[in-house]
Amino acid sequence: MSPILKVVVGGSRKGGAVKRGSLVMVAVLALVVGAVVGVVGARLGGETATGGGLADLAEARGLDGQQAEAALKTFVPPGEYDEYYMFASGGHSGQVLVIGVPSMRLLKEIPVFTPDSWQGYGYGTDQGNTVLAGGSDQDKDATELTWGDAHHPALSETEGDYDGRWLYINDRANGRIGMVDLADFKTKEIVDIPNISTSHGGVFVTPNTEYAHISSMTPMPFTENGYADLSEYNEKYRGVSSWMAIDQATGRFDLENSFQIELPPYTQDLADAGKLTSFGWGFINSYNTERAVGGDAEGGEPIETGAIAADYDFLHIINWQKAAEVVAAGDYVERNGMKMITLQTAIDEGLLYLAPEPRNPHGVDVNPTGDYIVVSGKLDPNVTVFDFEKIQTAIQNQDFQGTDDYGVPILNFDSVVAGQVEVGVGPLHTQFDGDGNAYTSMFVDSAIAKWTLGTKAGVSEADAFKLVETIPVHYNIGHLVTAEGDTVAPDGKYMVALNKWSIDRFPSVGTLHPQNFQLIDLDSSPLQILYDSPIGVGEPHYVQMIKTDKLTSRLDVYPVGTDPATMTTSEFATAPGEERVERNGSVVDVYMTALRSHFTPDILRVKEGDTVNLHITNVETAADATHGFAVPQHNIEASIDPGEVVNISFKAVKSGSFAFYCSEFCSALHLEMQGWLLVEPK
Ligand code: K7E
Ligand code: CUA
Repeated sequence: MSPILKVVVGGSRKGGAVKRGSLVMVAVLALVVGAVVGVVGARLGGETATGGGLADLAEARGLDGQQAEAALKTFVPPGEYDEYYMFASGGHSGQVLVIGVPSMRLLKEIPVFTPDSWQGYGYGTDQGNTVLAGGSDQDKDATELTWGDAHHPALSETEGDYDGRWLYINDRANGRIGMVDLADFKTKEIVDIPNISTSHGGVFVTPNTEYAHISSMTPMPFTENGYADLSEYNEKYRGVSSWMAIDQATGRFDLENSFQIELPPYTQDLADAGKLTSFGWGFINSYNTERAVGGDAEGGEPIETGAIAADYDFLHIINWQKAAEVVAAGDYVERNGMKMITLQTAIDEGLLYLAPEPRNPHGVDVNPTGDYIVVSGKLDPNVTVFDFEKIQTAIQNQDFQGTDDYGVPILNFDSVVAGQVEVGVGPLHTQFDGDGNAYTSMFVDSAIAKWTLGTKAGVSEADAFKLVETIPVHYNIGHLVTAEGDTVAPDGKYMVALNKWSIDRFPSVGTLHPQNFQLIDLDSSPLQILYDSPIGVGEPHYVQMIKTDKLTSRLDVYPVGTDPATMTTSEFATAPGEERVERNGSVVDVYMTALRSHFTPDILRVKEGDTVNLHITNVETAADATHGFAVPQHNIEASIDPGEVVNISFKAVKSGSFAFYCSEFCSALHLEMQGWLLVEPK
């Protein structure tokens, strides 16, 4: 049997490929069955388009059996869809990347924290400008922020399962959170979280998207003017856990019902929501509980030295359901417009506990049943698994080893740990399948460890907490994701390794290398890498993977006249025949339509110094019939999707004749879709 035949025979047991239902696979499998019953030497797949069989083709391309198998497992035929969407943070790009799995094709970049000209986000339109401006401090002296370091996306959930409604993502650099509506894949809101300067991985939604959580990373001074010398770090600096209430109709942040909990000045890092068994609780990692502040040029040591002195840091265990009750009872202070539970109240009310966790942890991940909380100490070769039930018992029995310097009770490590598994060097993040397995990324080892959870995850006593296998990845993996891996019911099936380095994996594109997303087949044993996908946009951190058919609210076109900011009919919607120009003193309002292949009106006559308000309705009802609107020398560029209304306001400060045009290739006469902005000199 040729190598490819062997592989496909093996692969045919695994169902997943068959379910994809591609004709190629069916044809291949039919032939394989033929081969198995003794048609030895049959040409796999019969004739290919270029003549010969698949085995010949694989041989001609120099593919071994496993590589040919990987090609068959990842290929999505032209016109067919991927099974999953992967929503990836875009890192420094400030955006979210939408990637299809298993093809790994980039489907879209959703602009969140950074302007995007294709989508007219931040180039003169009301919608984008308002969203972006909402994320900057409104103080007139404040710097306007035009980038973000997008890190951790969180898909909305219902009963612990992705529901395909909304996506939240934080800005590591500026302590902000954005909300994307998955109806139209557009950012609707950015909130600059009060009392937080930076935020890293403390982002998750609670199981019914009651809250989107975001915590601080580096503590900040809780002082009037926001300043305190580092010599007062222990006394004046504080961390914050924020519970941003979500409006269930719109997915937007409801500040009135949101609250924060003051935390000790540790560096709060990754976080995750409890689910099922642990519903109502949240978990936040921390490092630098040593509270090193640096000073290596002032006779001190660098933060990296001071921050690794202790063997343990603290897992923060937070009862958010009870915290919400405490806020409802009025037991909070107001800080910069946010309701905040003080650290003392959190201690007194039993809202916050600590558990020692080995050393400089990075990821904390709650398993699908909610029973186990997995932490990885970057400087510890073990993953440590906490047992929620044991945590509860320890809290009830006041089984504390003492308190920290701020009076927060510290649970006894041995009382709350279910098990530890030695996985390798530099463990970071953990994901899950539905079969009681966990997968932990190891940055230093450039590998993923597959290991088993305990009996509460359905694993037998004998098999619990054991290393199963390790698969090398290329190179320096950060996060990883499994299909629907953060839900109560992960699909398994696919895993993606988000590798920070790609060194020699792709043709050189200069000194700054792309990252490498590696697709791994979770149904193969041993685990098999299927595909390398270069990511040349920012540095993605976390991703989540959702079944494409879960995005049921997705729109292909807007009902004509829709304002995407409100998702309702715009007061400026203009029907064909109702186009007009209204002048009020020096303010000119233009009610315009766009339809293949003209704008109406197509000549705009204004005077130097006028304020011009354009209201453009794309009256198209066909999917993909998007028009653009670009004005030379004005930094104006809009994307007007079918049915959408955009508003563009500008001051005509410069006299001249400006030929505006449709910037989206919409039709055969797209180039003719242009007009004039005539600004008559004073
Ligand atoms: Cu890169 Cu979650 Cu920001 Cu780990 S984080 S790698
Ligand atoms: Cu409309 Cu091009």
